[in-house]
Amino acid sequence: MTSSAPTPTNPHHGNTTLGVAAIGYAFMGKAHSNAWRNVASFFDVPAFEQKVLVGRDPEQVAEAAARYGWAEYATDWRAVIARDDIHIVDICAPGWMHAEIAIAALEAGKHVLVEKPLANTLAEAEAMTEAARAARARGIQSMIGFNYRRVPALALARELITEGRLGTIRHVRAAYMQDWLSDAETPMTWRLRKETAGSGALGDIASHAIDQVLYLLGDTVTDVSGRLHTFVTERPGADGTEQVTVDDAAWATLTLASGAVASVEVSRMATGQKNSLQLEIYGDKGSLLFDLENLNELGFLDATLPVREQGFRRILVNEPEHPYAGAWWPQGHIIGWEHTFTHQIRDFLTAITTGTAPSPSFEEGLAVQKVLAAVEESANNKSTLTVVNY
Ligand code: SOE
Repeated sequence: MTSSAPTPTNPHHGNTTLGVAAIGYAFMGKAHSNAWRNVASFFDVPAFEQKVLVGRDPEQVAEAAARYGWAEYATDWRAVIARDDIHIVDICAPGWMHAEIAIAALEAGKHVLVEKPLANTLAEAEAMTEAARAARARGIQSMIGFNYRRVPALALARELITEGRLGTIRHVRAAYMQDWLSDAETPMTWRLRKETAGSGALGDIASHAIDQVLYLLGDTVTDVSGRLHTFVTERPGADGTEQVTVDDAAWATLTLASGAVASVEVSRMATGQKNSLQLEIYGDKGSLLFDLENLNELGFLDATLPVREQGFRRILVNEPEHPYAGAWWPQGHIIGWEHTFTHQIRDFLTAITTGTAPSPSFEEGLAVQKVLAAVEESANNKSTLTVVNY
């Protein structure tokens, strides 16, 4: 597909149509492909082309490429990264592949978007951040895919907090609850092996919750107390019973530099909860409530009003003046989970065109990774506090 968007003035690429390669065609590859396919229909973005989709299985990647609008498919990511007609590499492969591909792509002069979490280990995340810094000095951009920053209601929450509408924030509750592992007979996947996933619910969904705490408050973490638990330690594998080597659920209390305290609780065994990222932010002038399962809504309590007029009110975050919303449908015609990926691609392309460093950067991904590592350290040592060294 070639987008019909206006030709960009691109400091790095002039009038070149940006060639895009995506690596991975499973769940995240599908979500990103959908965003690449739609973004130019709704937002003004530079001209780009969905050139090539990369995956390991030739038949499956060929089918996915045709279905998701990619001009070609390939099985060798190294050969794709070496191509002159590829300017952007979108990494949707599992975490254990992130560091090698991202560093190679950045060194080859490609702009890189990588799915969360940044990597499976702190050492890999640090190496990636170093490569991103060096590439940025050459005008090469990089971004991590914390897509929930692009939920209009959460972007609005950030605006309200930045404007001081909540006053001094005292505490935050962040919970991310899913139940796709509730059934003890659910078979093994790469997400349940430490060597491929790095961690369980911790890296997969606490990464989102922690990123939201840091993003919404514009804060940093100073210390962490954590706990991890695996409820089902063995599951059916292809060759018999296999050991689960990651956590099913994680808990953490974070102290923030501002003095605020955040509790983070995540589980993939919260029976009945499908994909519920819940955020509660309490300040001395107001409070906010959000649940991803109702992502077009933000609850806001303005504590500066007379007490008899207070109470949480529901803002339907779907007006043209709300972040991202004006590009979609007339007011009240709500959007969904997949739109957050479209917003992400739009922001990434805009950053490339304008030559501005996109956010969340690899540095921001590394900050989350440090907190994840501290939760793990605290849980393993059964220590009450692990200091995060920013
Ligand atoms: C699986 O738990 C998962 O798909 C995460 O990997 C995503 O990042 C999250 O958006 C939804 O849940």
